[in-house]
Amino acid sequence: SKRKAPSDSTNPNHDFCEFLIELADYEKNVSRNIHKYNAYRKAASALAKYTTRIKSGEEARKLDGIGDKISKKIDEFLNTGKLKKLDNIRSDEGAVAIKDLTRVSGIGPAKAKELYDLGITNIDILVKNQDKLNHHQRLGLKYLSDFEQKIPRNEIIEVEKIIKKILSNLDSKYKITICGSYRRGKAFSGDIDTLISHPTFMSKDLKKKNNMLQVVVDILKTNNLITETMSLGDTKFMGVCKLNNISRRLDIRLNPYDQFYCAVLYFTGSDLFNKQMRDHALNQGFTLNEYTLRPIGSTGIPGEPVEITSEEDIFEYLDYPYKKPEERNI
Ligand code: DCP
Ligand code: MG
Ligand code: MN
Repeated sequence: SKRKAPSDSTNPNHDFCEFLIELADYEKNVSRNIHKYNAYRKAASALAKYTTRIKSGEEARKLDGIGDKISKKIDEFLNTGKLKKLDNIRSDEGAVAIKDLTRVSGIGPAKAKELYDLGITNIDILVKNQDKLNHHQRLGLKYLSDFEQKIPRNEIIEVEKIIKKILSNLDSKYKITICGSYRRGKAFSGDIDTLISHPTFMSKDLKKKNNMLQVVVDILKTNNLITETMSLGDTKFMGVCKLNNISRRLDIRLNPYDQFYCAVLYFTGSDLFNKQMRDHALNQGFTLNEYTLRPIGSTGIPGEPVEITSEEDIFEYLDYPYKKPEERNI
């Protein structure tokens, strides 16, 4: 989901983290500069880990991920209590509109800009112009207020039990793992990320058409857990489920049984953790994705996937100290 809780207020540098995350969101949604987005997120993550109050930009610059520009912003914030750049962003009509429109699931930065250029500057105007939206985006708008409410851990535990019960009745060999922020131990999540695999669905089957996910979605609908489909492919479902009275975003991925550990690592995240781990893999001469870990030969072409039998294996191959899911919240 889009809304990231600002850093914990018990973190002595949370105010710096908050302005860095606001700048990061601006770069992602308005400027569409993913490199600057990553740089701000990395800086916020470095400051969130730091256990004492930063007293100067110079002190901050010693941290990995904080360079000249961000250390100057920290000085400006310490000296004036604000940032000129943020004041400008907050009073820029286009930036404000795009920030509002990207609250809707399915509306990304490019779509938001397109809508803004049509004169659609906020959610209220968007409600009257739904002909400009696709199916996913209309559902995102319909359930906007529900989707902006975080999902308590207990509710995800209930949904997990229900999915496991329904699918084990269908076939005892389904393997179901709730990933995302839930697996990282968060008390609240933006959505429910469900990884499904089954021993008859292997990597060699990825090329062929299959209806396993369709069957899973149908039965979860029949049992009144899934209420809406936003999109459904052979391996990826995006939709809505409802347990009590609030509709929740549900993502399901069907990944090959023989590639379970790369899938679980990827789908557990965080996105920034994945990025750092993939960068580290490249430095070690490997390419890592949600399916495989492959060595990159002298030709630059990835070789055959290495054999992996646990998440720990992946870290070991990369000579990266193992991080439990709860330690991947960066
Ligand atoms: N993911 C990724 N890169 C992305 C999007 C997702 O690597 N651009 C991976 C890591 C995420 C996981 O997929 O942790 C699930 O994506 P979510 O968007 O559901 O993110 P989270 O579950 O981490 O957070 P939230 O509580 O907001 O859903
Ligand atoms: Mg999630
Ligand atoms: Mn998700």
